[in-house]
Amino acid sequence: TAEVMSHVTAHFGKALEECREESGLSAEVLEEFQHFWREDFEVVHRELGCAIICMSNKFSLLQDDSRMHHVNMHDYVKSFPNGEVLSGTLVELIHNCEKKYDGMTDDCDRVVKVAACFKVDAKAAGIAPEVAMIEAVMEKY
Ligand code: BOM
Repeated sequence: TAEVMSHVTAHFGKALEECREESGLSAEVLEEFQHFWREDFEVVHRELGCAIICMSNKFSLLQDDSRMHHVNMHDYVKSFPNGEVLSGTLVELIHNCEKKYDGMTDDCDRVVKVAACFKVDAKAAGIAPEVAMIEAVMEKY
């Protein structure tokens, strides 16, 4: 659900500042991670892909090939309130997007495509949070 997704985004987003330098993602492109879900934010920058890889690695959510670690992602999402109602759907949506871009060899370029696909599919599935929902739970993490 969008409510659970707001918690996951609030927590995951805390890792952005630790990853800014090595990813090269400027505040002009993305100031706060929750803006990822804004209607007018375009998920297109290679540096965002690099940042998502760096952030995911802080929580062991990726395998060595920079694809999702299914078990760890399941467990991560399940760790949030009501997480078990979202974990299966989230893993399935991300994996479906990974399959579409499997041929891309540059990890940062590929992950930003996967993230853009996930944003579209999460909206369609009704699990995309409003930015205000994320801001309401930010203080918990
Ligand atoms: O193949 C690479 C897998 C990358 C998974 C991350 C894609 C989605 C990242 C953008 C949105 C994040 C919102 C919440 C955290 C989900 C883990």
